[in-house]
Amino acid sequence: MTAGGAASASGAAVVPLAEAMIATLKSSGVRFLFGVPGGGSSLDLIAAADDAGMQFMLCRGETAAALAASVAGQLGGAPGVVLTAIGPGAASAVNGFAYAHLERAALLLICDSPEAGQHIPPHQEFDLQALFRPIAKACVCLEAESGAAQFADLVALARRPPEGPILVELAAGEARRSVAVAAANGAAIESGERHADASPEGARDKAGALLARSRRPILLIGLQAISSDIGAALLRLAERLGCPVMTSYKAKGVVADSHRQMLGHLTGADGEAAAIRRADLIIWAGVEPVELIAAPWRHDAALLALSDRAGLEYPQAPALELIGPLAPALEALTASCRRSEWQQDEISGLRKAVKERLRLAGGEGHTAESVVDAVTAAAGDDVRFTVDAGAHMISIMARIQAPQAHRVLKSTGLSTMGFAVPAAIASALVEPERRIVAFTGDGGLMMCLAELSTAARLGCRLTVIVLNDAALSLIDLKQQRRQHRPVGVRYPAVDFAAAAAGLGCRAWKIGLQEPLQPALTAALAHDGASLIDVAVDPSGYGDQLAALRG
Ligand SMILES: Cc1ncc(C[n+]2csc(CCOP(=O)(O)OP(=O)(O)O)c2C)c(N)n1
Ligand SMILES: [Mg+2]
Repeated sequence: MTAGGAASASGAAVVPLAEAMIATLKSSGVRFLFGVPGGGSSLDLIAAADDAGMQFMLCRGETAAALAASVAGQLGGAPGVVLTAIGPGAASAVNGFAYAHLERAALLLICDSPEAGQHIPPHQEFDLQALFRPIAKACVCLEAESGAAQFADLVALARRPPEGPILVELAAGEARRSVAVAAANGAAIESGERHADASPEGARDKAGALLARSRRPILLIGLQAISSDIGAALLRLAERLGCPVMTSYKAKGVVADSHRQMLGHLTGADGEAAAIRRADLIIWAGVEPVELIAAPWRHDAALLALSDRAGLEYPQAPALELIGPLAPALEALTASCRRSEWQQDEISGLRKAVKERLRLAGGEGHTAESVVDAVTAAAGDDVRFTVDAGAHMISIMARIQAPQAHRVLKSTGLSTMGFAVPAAIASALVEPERRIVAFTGDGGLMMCLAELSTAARLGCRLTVIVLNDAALSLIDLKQQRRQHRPVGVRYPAVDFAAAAAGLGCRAWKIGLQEPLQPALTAALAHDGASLIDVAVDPSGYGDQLAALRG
């Protein structure tokens, strides 16, 4: 609580609700608020945050603000917070809110709300809760009387697994009303509260027995592994079994990509199916089904599922499900298991085959593959990458070698375009010393172009690499496959370097056959926001996509 708060008769501090809410956020570890303010309670919250030494990061659009807030929360271990105006401001944040819903980010969207009794005329008003409810953990209109305690509960709710987004409507009049607050009640999650062990008695023994009967298990790792921080436990199990390992895109790096047992990424597509088909048991370690593309599950091997939450819609009924904390379940399996019958030669062969299948045939000049190889060679070991959605993504995810979780950030459950730049901004704020490279297609960048000015204004040390093929190539390919005419997927190339320069970034435009290296060297040395617009040849995408997805 701030020093300025008066005291009530009971000795509790008396402060405006906005101040109490900011105190709760601060004690929960929140450092930044993102958003586009409206003229109501968001102004009170921004003022209270400023007084409390927390920074409000103005973004140019609410979708990007909600994405940035979600990612800042995921990286910083605290909830993300986004402030918006009434009606159109909140509605404009829906896609970022959906990211938090599908990709397990604790997020609080606090939007302005009309004052009680002032609904006529209903200018800019509609039922926001009805809009958000299907993808929200809760939708609440805060009132001063109960607001401080209720808000602390909401912060805790957002963080409780499965982490997710909450809509908080707040009128300026309520935000300014004084409330008595007992103590700065940081909405910390008790360790026992995070995951309760809900497996039936003896389930771990049964899991051990299932694993003991398997001669060729495979370990599939998903996004739950990141919040549970169980990379080391997974590695112990994998090495004890000597079995192949795959991570989802979201869990990339949880076991290092360079590890000799790593086969590549689990996406649900054809590319990896041959390898999984050789297994007689699938150990499903914290994969959220939403991480897989919508394709038929092609495997018959029994599924031993480990999940930190109940209610997952698995692609195949598990032979056994262990629900609860992942770490002790993994330790128990590791203690009781023995080496599998997999031979390293076979695993190495599968790894090579998966990699070869994802190669992008070169056309004339730059391709997504040649660009990502050049960038990773030039970038230091510590650089973090963010990746957008589109055809370019396949090569980029396949070629970057992540040694740790969170080295590469990508939207997977939602797979939204317009993610890479806001995520890079969030990373640059949370870890300013770490340089960021954001890979995006031209279509994805168009959806968040204005945020280049946010990056420039905030001095983010990030470099945006636009793989410019003047097309929505992924959709172009799908259109071609369905033998439709090319309508609505191609357009004249945009000069992103000129646009970025106008928005305050250092920028370079590289033609299809022009050298990339000098611009890359200069951009990676620049102490601020930069962009390289590189023309790429998309002609290899069709075969690559066919090899990956059938
Ligand atoms: C917000 C959003 N809108 C639409 C889509 C569907 N979609 C997926 S990839 C894609 C095209 C991406 O184009 P671009 O960014 O240029 O990348 P490219 O495929 O050309 O490499 C579209 C429209 C999406 N995933 N997210
Ligand atoms: Mg494109």
